[in-house]
Amino acid sequence: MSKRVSLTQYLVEQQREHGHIPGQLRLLIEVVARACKRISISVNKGALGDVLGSAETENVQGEMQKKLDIIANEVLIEANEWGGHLAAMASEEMEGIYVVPNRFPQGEYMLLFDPLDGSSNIDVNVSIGTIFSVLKRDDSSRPVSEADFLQPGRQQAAAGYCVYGPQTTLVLTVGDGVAMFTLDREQGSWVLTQDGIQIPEDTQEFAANMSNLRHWAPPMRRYIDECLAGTEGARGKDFNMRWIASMVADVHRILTRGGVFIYPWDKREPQKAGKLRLMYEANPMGFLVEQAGGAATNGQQRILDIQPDTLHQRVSVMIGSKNEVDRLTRYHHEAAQSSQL
Ligand code: P6P
Repeated sequence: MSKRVSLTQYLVEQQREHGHIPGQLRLLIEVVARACKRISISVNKGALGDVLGSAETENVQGEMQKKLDIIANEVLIEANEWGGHLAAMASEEMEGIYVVPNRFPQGEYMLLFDPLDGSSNIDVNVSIGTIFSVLKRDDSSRPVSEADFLQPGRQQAAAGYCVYGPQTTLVLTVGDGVAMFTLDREQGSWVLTQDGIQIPEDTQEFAANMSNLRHWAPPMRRYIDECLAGTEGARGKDFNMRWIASMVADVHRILTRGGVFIYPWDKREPQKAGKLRLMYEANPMGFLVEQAGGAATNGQQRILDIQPDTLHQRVSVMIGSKNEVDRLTRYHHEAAQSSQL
């Protein structure tokens, strides 16, 4: 059996060889990974633990919270607040930022997360996951505030997710490629199972919620119609479709075998840019996918270049195999130009 490389060894060797994982960042990543182990234990209990079903509360997004949403959020807060590596945290499940309490030292990093993405799948035993993003404070001379979080995604120090599926898998980037770790439940340790992940630039597989077809803008309709036309159509090839309704699971498939994931703006709520959130869904996934040779745009611009206005702002998401995302973005640019003529 080839020598097993643990998460800690991977991070130490990355620091030794590339020098971009300072001690506080390594500690942060290891603490988040440990928290994901704890979350996976709760997720795996299912009906045997008091973890399924609704918590009968709403989150800041006005969405009903599942019990596991709250459990995962609390696990991440409790695991990260005492270590001295963070100044504050932000979560899909909390309206404002969570400043590290005065009884603990503050660090230079800020952690953002969707503690349990895809939670509508919890009660039906379909893969769900935790998504996280790490930013660094620009100015530690004054108290940390929400404004410190409003940095474009290209400034992330690290990003990753943990998918709770048939395997529990942690996928991580610190800006030097993408590595995948599988949880060895017998040892309780993360084992490096893939490094230098690369997404094929072309694909014949798209992920979109087709029930929204009639609500999409023309360039999105154009792209999907061409995929559905198959070999007789403009693309000259057939496409397959997948939709798990869990971004972590869909993006994990794309990192594993290619594809494109699309959750675009639609006219149901035209004032909203999209359904997914920029800071703790699109930005971390965009960082990972770009690091694996893919692309991520909102139809108009690179997601990682978007200057955030608010913590929970939403964004249209087109992410995955580079040539497909480039084509989708081109269609949106052509539509914008023709509407201006
Ligand atoms: P729909 C899960 O709630 C989520 O935020 C993403 O993980 C997922 O891709 C999307 O929403 C699913 O949305 O409208 O298809 O249920």
